[in-house]
Amino acid sequence: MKERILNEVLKNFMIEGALCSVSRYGHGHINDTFLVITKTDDSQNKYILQRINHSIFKEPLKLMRNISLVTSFLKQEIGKAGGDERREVVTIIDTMDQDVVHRDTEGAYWRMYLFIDDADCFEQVQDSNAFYQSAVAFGRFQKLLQNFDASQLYEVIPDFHHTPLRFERFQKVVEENRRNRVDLVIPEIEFFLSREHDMKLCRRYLEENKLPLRVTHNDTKLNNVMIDKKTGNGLCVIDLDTVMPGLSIFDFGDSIRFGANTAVEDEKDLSRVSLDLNLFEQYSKGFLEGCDGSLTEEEIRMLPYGAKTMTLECGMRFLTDYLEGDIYFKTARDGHNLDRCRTQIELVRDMERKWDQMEQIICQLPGK
Ligand code: ADP
Ligand code: GN1
Ligand code: MG
Repeated sequence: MKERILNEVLKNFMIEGALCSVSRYGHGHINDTFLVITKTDDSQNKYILQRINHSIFKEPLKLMRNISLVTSFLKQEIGKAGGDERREVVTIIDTMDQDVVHRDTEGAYWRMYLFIDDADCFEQVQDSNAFYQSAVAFGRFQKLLQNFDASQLYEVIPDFHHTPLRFERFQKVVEENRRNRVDLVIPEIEFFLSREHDMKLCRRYLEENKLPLRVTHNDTKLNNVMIDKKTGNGLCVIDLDTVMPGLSIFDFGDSIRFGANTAVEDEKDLSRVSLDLNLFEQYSKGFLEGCDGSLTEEEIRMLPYGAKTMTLECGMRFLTDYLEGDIYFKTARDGHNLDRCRTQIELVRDMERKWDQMEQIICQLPGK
């Protein structure tokens, strides 16, 4: 990133104090994220500055309108419950023109948030309690948005978790084989093609009204929630780009996919990949606690399907991106998306082996 651009961008946000440093931050796969530190006479201030990924988010202004609406609503709800609005919800920092997004001289869109301090954001589960706490936070997030008017939201990425449509696109990309990579991944392609039925199930349930459409987060990775360092509690759900109508079981499932895996998402040694049933149980307990009675019986019963579908979908998305030449997810090495795809395949295989136990854990949850 050019220093000139960063300096120009920073001048356009209402930050307090003199600039001390700007550095790349975090491990998100989508936006360019920076930690900005400033100093006043008696304090240090931290902010998160992000260049919005414009090729993925086609309408940054509408995206930021969604985030403004959602964060304002959450601040009100948290205020009513006596919570801390500056730490439990993301706070947008306005631009000098009192807008929520700045467009730089090269046409890129930028936004800024208050940095949530004294909180951890994990790339992998360190202890099962932190995972349980992340589940409470994601469940609570969904519950807090229960009365939010979804018709106000612009659909940021249409059909984001429409797994059957993603399956169709995957088949098309395989057929086109534009980068000549198909021959390198025949077993992986076969794996997804043979699970077409699984990938269609949850969507069918939604269409048959067996599962309700809610306002969901849609990207519930462990590194999209902050855990309070002092209390160890789930503090704040971040990365609100994909808040849209969706399925509760997919929010549950995406967290399992990322956090209950005994290996990291891009692990090369596949023998390390498995579903940790204890973590699955902890997350399930926390999620139900956070949702606080708002899930239907059918949603609860379908939770394992949410986990399997999200893992299949994400693995298929990584493979699609590999076949298209790595144009969507940020990659740090050759074959990065393929490594990610293979961990997801291995995780699905382990879920299939442990399916009965997963269902039994859900059946025996307290407070169902
Ligand atoms: P991406 O869409 O690329 O995943 P995120 O919004 O998740 O971008 O931000 C990337 C990382 O930056 C997060 O995983 C987290 O570590 C950090 N981060 C983002 N927003 C904040 C915030 N308000 N306070 C503290 N850390 C943050
Ligand atoms: C992306 O933005 P990030 O890194 O939290 C992606 C998710 C994927 C995830 C896989 C907008 O999430 O859908 O599940 O990578 N976000 C978007 O790690 O596509
Ligand atoms: Mg993120």
